[in-house]
Amino acid sequence: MSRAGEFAQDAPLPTDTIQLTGLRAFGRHGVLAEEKREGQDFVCDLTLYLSLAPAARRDDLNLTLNYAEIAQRVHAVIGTGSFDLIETLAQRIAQETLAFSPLLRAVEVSVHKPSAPIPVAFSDVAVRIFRRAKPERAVIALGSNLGDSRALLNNAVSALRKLPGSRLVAVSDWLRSAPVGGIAQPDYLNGVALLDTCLDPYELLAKMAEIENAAGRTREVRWGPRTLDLDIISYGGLELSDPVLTLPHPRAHERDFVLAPWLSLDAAAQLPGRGPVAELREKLITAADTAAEGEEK
Ligand code: A4P
Ligand code: MG
Repeated sequence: MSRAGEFAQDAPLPTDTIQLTGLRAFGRHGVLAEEKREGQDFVCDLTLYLSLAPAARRDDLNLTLNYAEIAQRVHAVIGTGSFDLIETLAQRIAQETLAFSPLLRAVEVSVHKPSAPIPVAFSDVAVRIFRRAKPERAVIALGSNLGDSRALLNNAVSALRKLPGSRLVAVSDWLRSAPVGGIAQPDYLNGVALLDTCLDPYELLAKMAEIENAAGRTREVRWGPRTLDLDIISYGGLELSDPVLTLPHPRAHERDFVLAPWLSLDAAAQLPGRGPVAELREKLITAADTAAEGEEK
């Protein structure tokens, strides 16, 4: 098994599921030439593993999966092409379903072939497979401006390294930055870590909060000084407009203390919905230069 596969197995699965059963579609799958020619009905059952609490909290379809769209996709997969085996069909359905959204962390697919050419009486034959989603690349911004910031950030990295279902890919240097946000406070040390993870994004956010709390993080003033701040800048290509977890982070594109360390790790980095990080940083620097020139006049 690949290394990626090994760490993925440790990720806790979301306990919530969406179940779609008895999805019937006509297809031309089977070993016999006659099955490919005449076709027959196939029936699919799906169990989709994802956190449903965020969508329920806001009653928002954008925070979950649209089961009607998934049903149509599965219908199309069954109706397209011609495989010898229902094993292959089930695998293809799993791949297509998992590609729907990074929110979906695993899927169970059953494919039934109730009219299979079996020369004795039977009521059904089916295969059932379980497949996990591939890990997603999460970009985490770290910041600290209270206490022994360097030690706090290094401890946070050790904690990131131990996260279940995850592999720490790279960590930037710690860069000093002036505080942003209009509150008088000490300078920050900031950096970025790249993490490949099978944790779902909300589970990852919960782990970030645990690591912050272990570092003695308190929340008196928004944007105030802190021992440790861990923000999820992006999670794969996911875009979420949930105040509990907004992705990508809504202020990342205007913060050099995020963009600069991120670029140092990945020159080709992209901020979902906004484009190449290198271009965003260029814009930021040009805007800062223009503002400085304006002040000089
Ligand atoms: N939240 C929503 N989306 C996210 C996300 N993508 N990642 C929610 C993390 N959290 C997210 O965060 C407030 C709430 O944001 C959380 O409950 C979470 O559900 P918080 O960490 O409790 O509070 P905060 O960090 O003060 O708020 P916020 O809005 O995250 O602040 P920012 O924008 O991160 O700014 N200047 C310098 N030089 N360096 C810094 O690191 N940091 C800040 C904090 C201000 N100025 C700074 C720096
Ligand atoms: Mg924060």
